[in-house]
Amino acid sequence: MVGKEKLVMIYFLINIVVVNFAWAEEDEVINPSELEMFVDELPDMPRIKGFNFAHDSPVPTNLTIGMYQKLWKFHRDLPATPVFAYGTTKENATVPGPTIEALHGIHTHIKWINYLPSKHILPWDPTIPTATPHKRKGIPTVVHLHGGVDEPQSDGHSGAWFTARFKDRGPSWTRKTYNYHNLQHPGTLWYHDHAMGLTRVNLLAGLVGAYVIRQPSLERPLGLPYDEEFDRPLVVFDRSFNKDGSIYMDPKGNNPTIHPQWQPEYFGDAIVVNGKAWPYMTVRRRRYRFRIINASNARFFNFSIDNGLKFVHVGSDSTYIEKPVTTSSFVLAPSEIADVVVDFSKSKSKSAILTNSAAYPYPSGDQVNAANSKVMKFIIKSEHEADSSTIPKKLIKYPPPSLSAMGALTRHIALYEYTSPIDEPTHLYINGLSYEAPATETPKVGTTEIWNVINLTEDNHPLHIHLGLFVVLDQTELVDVDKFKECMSKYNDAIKCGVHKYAVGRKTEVPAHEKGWKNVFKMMPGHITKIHVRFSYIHSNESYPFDATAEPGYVYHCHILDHEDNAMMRPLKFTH
Ligand SMILES: *[C@@H]1O[C@H](CO)[C@@H](O)[C@H](O)[C@H]1NC(C)=O
Ligand SMILES: *[C@@H]1O[C@H](CO)[C@@H](O)[C@H](O)[C@H]1NC(C)=O
Ligand SMILES: *[C@@H]1O[C@H](CO)[C@@H](O)[C@H](O)[C@H]1NC(C)=O
Ligand SMILES: *[C@@H]1O[C@H](CO)[C@@H](O)[C@H](O)[C@H]1NC(C)=O
Ligand SMILES: *[C@@H]1O[C@H](CO)[C@@H](O)[C@H](O)[C@H]1NC(C)=O
Ligand SMILES: CC(=O)N[C@H]1CO[C@H](CO)[C@@H](O)[C@@H]1O
Ligand SMILES: [Cu+2]
Repeated sequence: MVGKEKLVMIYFLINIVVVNFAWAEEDEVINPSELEMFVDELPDMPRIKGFNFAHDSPVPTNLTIGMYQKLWKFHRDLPATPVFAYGTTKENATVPGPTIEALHGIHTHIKWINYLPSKHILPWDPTIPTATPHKRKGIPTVVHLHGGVDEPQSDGHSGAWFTARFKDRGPSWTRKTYNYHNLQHPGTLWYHDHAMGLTRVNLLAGLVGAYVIRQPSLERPLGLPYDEEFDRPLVVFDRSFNKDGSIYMDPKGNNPTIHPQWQPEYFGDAIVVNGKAWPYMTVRRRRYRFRIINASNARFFNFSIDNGLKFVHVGSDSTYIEKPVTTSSFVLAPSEIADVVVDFSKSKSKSAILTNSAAYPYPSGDQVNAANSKVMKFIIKSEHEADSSTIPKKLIKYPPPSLSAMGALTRHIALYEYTSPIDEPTHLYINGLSYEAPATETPKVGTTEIWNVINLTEDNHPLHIHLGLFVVLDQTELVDVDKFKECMSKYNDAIKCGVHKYAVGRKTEVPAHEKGWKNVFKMMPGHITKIHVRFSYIHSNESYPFDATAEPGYVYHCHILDHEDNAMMRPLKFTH
């Protein structure tokens, strides 16, 4: 994909040939160096219990969470920003939304209600496959619980969107109240908007939040930091702002004659954690657990801590890993989740900065600059204190993919990018198929499959599969890639093109902290990544307590939101 310079040049050319008034808008964008870092305290988003108590026992609860347009202060010196926010009331709505704390085995029912106005705060491109309400009035929304193992009717299918107070409903809309079973393994999930063609703008506007499934009987004995004060979700994303505080999004597409607004990737200059740009957090000299959720549209992060403190990974995406893995840096793709413990008692200094060094687009785009290379600051109290938390030698072991599954159904999933005569991306497809083309991935519920994901583009695409979890078996470089690509663009058939003759290059080791069960993985450019996908629980052999074959089914997609919207997404329909 193109770097920023090239985009700027194309922007310049477009400005010459197309009548427009975007110059002024460009001038309005805030230079991030004008914003002082580390002046806002890191918020802990409001926590909402996803269960009730009756006679001292937890029982299911019914929550109502709305989506509201309101103003949000991202930074002390930035005027308040119009955002879309989730909350139990408009006053209580936040960006990110409240953290929902569910209990394993106890259902959480949530009625998601759209209270948004009729006009979007960000550009909306009608030329990509998108939800279209009656007379184009109202903002389509639908909530997906990322990492959730739930029935199709509660999965937030892209076509199950609805506008304010359910006035308009998408073709696959079925119900107002979603039922989250919470029967899966404990871990960190997140909820976010998933409306067809609007995911990137609805998330940019603020529709994201954390969701944690806890299983105290299993997790308490591990001894990890577990109480609210020391177990903190960090929802990280990047945004650019206009001088009036509003969110900046380029109003012009990279291929404006084809898509007036759509851009292949959104990058912002300010790094925002829990709704504050470059916040600070005062910590005690002890262990903290951070559940870091990357809610960026397209920015990858390579995190490290500048005073040498290390991360001890205990989970990734929605699951625990088998053993803790210590690293001094790690890369997080959009929508990936790292679950790490940081021990501030080991700090030799009184403060430390969480930094980012990932090029954008990742891995071969622009280098980070002064603004986006910093994430947040920790101010470490000087008093030493007793810390009753520990990091156990062993965490939780889930059975690995079983050998018998190796004889399982094998699919080839090829990722394509298409460009215009000016060599600018116009759209991206999986297997050369549009989203509307009939489902080709129709696994049997309860089975496991091998998916060979072939990246025929220059980008690293974080692939996300709804319902299923997967283990990455290996990633192999493709040799003689141009020849293979030529064949694929002709036949779109990996077997016919003899993929195995090309899949003989260098193998790249899967990082230790990513060897467990995942729901997103970074598909390296020019590689074939073999994953083992399981369409059943990973912690038990029980079958799903719902009918996964029901309409409207599920989807799988690239989690770079700008790609997903245009339209690196395919239906996933289960069969018996
Ligand atoms: C919660 O909602 C479900 C489904 O809408 C309903 O069946 C149940 O009775 C409700 N429970 C309570 C406590 O309101
Ligand atoms: C809003 O949040 C405050 C503080 O968390 C809480 O006390 C209050 O009950 C909430 N209001 C509503 C209507 O949920
Ligand atoms: C991430 O950053 C660290 C430290 O800045 C560097 O050593 C490492 O190579 C980077 N990793 C990747 C995959 O870019
Ligand atoms: C977050 O995820 C987006 C895409 O899903 C990715 O582009 C970005 O690099 C990730 N950022 C971090 C900090 O992990
Ligand atoms: C499911 O059953 C298989 C075969 O009996 C066994 O190998 C596997 O460990 C079981 N999986 C779980 C999660 O219990
Ligand atoms: C198979 C294929 O086309 N791979 C591409 C993946 O990305 C690299 C760039 O990182 C390209 O050079 C390859 O052509
Ligand atoms: Cu992608």
